[in-house]
Amino acid sequence: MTDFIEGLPKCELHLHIEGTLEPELKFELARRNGLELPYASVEEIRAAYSFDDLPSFLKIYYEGMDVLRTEPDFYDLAMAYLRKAASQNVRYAEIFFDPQAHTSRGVPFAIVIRGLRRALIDAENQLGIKAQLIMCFLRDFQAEYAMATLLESLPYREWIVGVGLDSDEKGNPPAKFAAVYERARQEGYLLTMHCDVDQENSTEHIRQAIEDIGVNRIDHGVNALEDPALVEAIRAKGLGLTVCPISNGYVTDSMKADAIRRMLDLGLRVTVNSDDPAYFAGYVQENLVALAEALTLSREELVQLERNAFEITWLPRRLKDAYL
Ligand code: ES4
Ligand code: ZN
Repeated sequence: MTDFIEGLPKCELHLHIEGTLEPELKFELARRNGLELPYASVEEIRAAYSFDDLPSFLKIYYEGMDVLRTEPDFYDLAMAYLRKAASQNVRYAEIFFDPQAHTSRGVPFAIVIRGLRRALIDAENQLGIKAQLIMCFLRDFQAEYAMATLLESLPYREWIVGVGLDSDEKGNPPAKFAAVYERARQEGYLLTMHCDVDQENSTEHIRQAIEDIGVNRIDHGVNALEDPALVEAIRAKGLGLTVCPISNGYVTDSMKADAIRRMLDLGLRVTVNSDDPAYFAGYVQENLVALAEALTLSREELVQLERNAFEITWLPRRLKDAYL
């Protein structure tokens, strides 16, 4: 089955580029930027990746990205991910980036987006993997900062396909960002947001995302299964769900494999993705293998997962059809 999954043309739709920063590159960037890391070796960094919930993960995630300072740093980060993805037969990726995780520590928006954009162009030409960027707002910052970031992105509108929302969901519902999302829609951005697994108000947040915000996709969204009305809305609107099995196992007590099977059986457009592969030890290949083992997925079901993913991409119809 591992070989079958390797051979399958794949699509990645839930991937935080800052979550692809492997310890080796972290060391290289620290050296290049003259920064001292509080770790002596790659092994020490990996050993420090011990988290058992979302807040403990996010702390390490934000600390880790402090080595990203210059345009070539962001280029190298994205290029390393795209090289890895291409090696796993990922043909297309939609990549989240967190501009506020950088602007909040003094790295200009332009540095971030220019480095990432240049890597996407070079990867398409050199590796044959296509990708687009999705800008995420950090939901634990004020909505006004998200709005300012949205306005800051407008000179680069053509380089960004849509917006998302991530970071700590507790106490930060979708409704907090209603005005930001309304403006993003007016600017022509497509809309997604995280509705993380097993949150305090998961089903209410999913309802807000669908009904009040009018998202085009939901990141995670597993808890929709608890409410038949949400399942029906997701089906009726054809909304995609970008689920991340190995990540689920880190931030909750389970991969949520049974839930993924139910979503498949219900005919929902569920997809399998890697979230933060450098931290959760698994790119898209490993996520599919882990899920296939947990569920004894058939080849047809694996094909269906990838068909779902290509179907819900934010590519123009003509390009989408070329993958299907
Ligand atoms: C994230 Cl696992 C997770 N949850 C919420 N926000 C995130 N940003 C990057 N990884
Ligand atoms: Zn995520």
